[in-house]
Amino acid sequence: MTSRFAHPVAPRPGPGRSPAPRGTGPALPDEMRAEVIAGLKAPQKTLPPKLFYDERGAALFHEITALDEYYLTRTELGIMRAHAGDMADLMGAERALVELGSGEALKVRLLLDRLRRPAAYVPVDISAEQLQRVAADIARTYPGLLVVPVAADYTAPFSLPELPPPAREARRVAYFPGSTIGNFHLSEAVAFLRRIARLCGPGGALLLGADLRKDPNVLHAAYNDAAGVTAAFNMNMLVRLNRELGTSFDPARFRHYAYYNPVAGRVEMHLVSLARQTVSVDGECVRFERGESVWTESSYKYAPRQLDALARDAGFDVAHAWTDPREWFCVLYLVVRGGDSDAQARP
Ligand code: AVI
Repeated sequence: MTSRFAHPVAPRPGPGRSPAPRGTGPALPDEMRAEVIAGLKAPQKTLPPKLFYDERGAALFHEITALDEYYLTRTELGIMRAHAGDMADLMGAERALVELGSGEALKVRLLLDRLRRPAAYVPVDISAEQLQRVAADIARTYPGLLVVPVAADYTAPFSLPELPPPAREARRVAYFPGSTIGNFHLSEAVAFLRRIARLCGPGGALLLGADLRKDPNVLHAAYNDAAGVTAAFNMNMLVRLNRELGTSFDPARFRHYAYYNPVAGRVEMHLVSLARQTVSVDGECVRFERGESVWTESSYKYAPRQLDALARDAGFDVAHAWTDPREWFCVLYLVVRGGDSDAQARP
């Protein structure tokens, strides 16, 4: 995802400046490199959250999902277990199910178990290795199901490969769980959902998981767990940049800081400098004042009517919404407006 606060520039050594030293590991992909450098030079320093997910970051995120304080994953799973049958009924028979950011593809199995004669399962993920492994496993578990993995960054425009008939004619239903929509700023979220509406096309739909607004203390705990896993996940960005971009961050001189901003309705994660210091980035010195932060992630929490408005702005109608008994999390079934969908839109 691109950050609203980062202004991508083509990185090039300035006059009299030697090329940036690279780190010891594989180099950061070029598009990310430009975004990172621009973000660190901006007045409010930022780093894009997609930088979290190197191998170590993905493992730490997996640990986060099992933490007592991190209610999101288990609450969404509870909703899926309780209502996957109703969701599959609304979707209808012979659909091509396109999962955005499929990861380990755990929740989608609850849908695949109940979908009537699914035409295809199309997992989309940036991590090609994991994608192949997970796609092979799904194909083994659901014999006869057409599984077409697509290695792509779904946050950037991408197209789906043409499926063989009869899947080619099947209506498309996208699945975007996990409240990852909350990691987009609001204007980015609308633009992203518009692209998904276009991708699904007339008669298409989207099943979307989103975290809801709640007691700020619950939110605070979820992003400040006692075991420090979220802090390690946040700090891992600096370790990755040292390795893949050759920066000189000293993680001991930064601290994880996460808080809920009730005005903006989002949890903000930052890395705060504990001292006045300079860090070498792309052959230049980036200065940090003591207490200055790098903003690494926003995690928006929605009120139900904000989700309705977001869906409508993006060209969807809300056909149904399911929540848990505490109303902490929500799964919405959105149908592409104007398409002749079988599902009735909620008045
Ligand atoms: C992936 N995403 C929905 C997580 C979230 O809650 O915003 C990422 C995360 N950041 C800190 N903990 C988990």
